[in-house]
Amino acid sequence: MANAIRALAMDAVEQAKSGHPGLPMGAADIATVLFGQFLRFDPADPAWPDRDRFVLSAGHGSMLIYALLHLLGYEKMTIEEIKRFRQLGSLTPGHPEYGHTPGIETTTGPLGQGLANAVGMAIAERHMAAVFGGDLVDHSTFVLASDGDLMEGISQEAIALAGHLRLNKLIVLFDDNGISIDGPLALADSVDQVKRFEAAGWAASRIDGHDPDAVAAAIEAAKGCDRPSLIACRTIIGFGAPTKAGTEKSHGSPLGAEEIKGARARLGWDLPAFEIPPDVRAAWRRAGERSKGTRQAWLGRLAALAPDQRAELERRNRGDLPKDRIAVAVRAVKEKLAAAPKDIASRIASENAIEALTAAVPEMVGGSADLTGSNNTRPKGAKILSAADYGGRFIHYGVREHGMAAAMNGMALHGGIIPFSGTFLVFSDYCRPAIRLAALMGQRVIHVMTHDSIGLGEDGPTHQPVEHLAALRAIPNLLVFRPCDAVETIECWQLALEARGPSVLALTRQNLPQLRLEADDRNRCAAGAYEIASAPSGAPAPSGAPAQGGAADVSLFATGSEVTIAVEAQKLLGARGVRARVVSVPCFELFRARPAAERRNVIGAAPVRVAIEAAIRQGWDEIIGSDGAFVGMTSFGASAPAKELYGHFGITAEKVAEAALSKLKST
Ligand SMILES: Cc1ncc(C[n+]2csc(CCOP(=O)(O)OP(=O)(O)O)c2C)c(N)n1
Repeated sequence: MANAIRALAMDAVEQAKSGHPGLPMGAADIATVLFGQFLRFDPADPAWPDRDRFVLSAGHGSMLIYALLHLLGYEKMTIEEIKRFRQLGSLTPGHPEYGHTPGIETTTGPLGQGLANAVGMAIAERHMAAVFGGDLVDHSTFVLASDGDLMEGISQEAIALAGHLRLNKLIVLFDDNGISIDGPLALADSVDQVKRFEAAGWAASRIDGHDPDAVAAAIEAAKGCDRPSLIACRTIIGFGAPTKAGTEKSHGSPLGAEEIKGARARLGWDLPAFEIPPDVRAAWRRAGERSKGTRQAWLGRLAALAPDQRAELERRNRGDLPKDRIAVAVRAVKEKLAAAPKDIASRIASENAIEALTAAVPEMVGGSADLTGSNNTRPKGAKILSAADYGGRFIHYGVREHGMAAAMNGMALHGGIIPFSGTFLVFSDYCRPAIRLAALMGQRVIHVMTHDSIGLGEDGPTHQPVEHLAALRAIPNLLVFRPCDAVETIECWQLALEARGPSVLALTRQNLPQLRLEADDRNRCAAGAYEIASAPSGAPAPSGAPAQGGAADVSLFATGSEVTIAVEAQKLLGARGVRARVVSVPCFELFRARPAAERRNVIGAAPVRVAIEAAIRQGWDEIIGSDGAFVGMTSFGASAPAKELYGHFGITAEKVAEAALSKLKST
């Protein structure tokens, strides 16, 4: 059975003229034991919620999972798909892609991410079991990780968190082959992984990964353990290849016809390419059917649930929101703000939003990377999710932004949970690889990122984001919100919950006046940009601008804390007889998605456009044009009180008015 994996991997890589045969050939024995004897899954329903999860963290070995899916009887993974490995539109892309190929639990390839996703999946499993009971939620998370996965820094964050939370249903099979791309691992690494995992609170053992009995015994022991388990499986990369096995030459390129011939002889596999003997195929099919009864029994238990409990579990697993409850919560927050406007920091407004929303949306599970009091992401009274109580809804992730972001992806992928969490916006760089994958996979994770500009003040330039908004806006399929006041903050939160992909909420440390005073059900931020203050009527327009977006001479565009500055500048310009309007732009991506005519209308026809954002200009030209004026940052910030910094860097209403007037003169 293991040789069937090896043969398919060799043949597919050879046909594609690219790919990685070494890992699937080396790890085939481990995978055969895991999928043949332990993993609970049903190819008839790849999304069965109580299936065991398997994460191929070393995504370059993708032919391992594709061969398994094919052999186990996943309907869509035909031999034709295997033959089309790495070709456009096939189900067998270079690295496994979530949502593209049924049976793939997460997109892997950037080493370390899969392992950290698996930690999130294991957290989600424990949490859902605490909420819905072990009868309905009781599965394990298995990972196949390589040397590369374990060398990446993110792996340390992931294993430390897993050990701390005592995620005993997380089992990592380490493909301990001692080879990476450059050659023997000894060139770059001398860590004792068993000791390292033990130090993080794991059970860890070392076995021969080509001995099926040893693999089975180790998995059996891990399943009974009270801690997460590492099984370091000593393997030979490219097992079976006559001259390339055990060397980096089998890692990432086709073996070549001669070598494949030799491997076939060694493995006793004398069939043509892509052919599987009927008895081996039958044995794999039987393995694929092992858990059918288990799934049926689970369906029976689900059917026996009280209707409301069943509906709730199914709703959460589908990822459907309790929209009515959210609408009521949002309306209540807005009504309160309209009745008693609040000049508060948007991080505080976010805390208020979280209080209201988490009460309405039980699947929201919050957290922070050791900045709970600064990010304001812990709702009052929220219990901590810990090894002693997995039912808690707030996670102290520790100072582990990267591991946190990747674990959040795993929680979202697992289903039943909407993870949200916090750190400073400047540390979005520490989360970026995981945020990018959330965007690629379309996973609903919500990153609350506070201290969003020089407005954080005295902590200085190390902590003041300057290029981060632009860098985040550059990620496709990510919504970057920067609300200007408490009302926009609850609206952006609602939009982030409704999104099917990830969101970042960039929020201030400093107080902001409440600019939006109305209370209605309209979510104005949904447009991405909208006129928050129209041009004053009455005064004649000196430039005679047409009456679009209000007869204005100047359109001022801003986000977050700078919308207030734009509104002040509007007044200064008004005093000079210049009619300015202010457009708040809480979300570039949503604005870009609006019809062209609507966008034109919001951008307006005023001859002068000025954008204000305490960040770099990059990205703004799509709104203000290359001839628009920009008031923002062109350098790193500095350490001083916030007010002084705004003056020092020239991000003030006066400077905005000056920029507008000078542009008006030159038009
Ligand atoms: C974050 C990241 N850096 C670099 C790579 C490129 N890369 C792919 S596999 C690999 C290392 C291969 O060694 P190992 O993980 O031991 O896999 P094996 O050789 O056993 O297949 C590298 C550096 C990557 N995929 N992800």
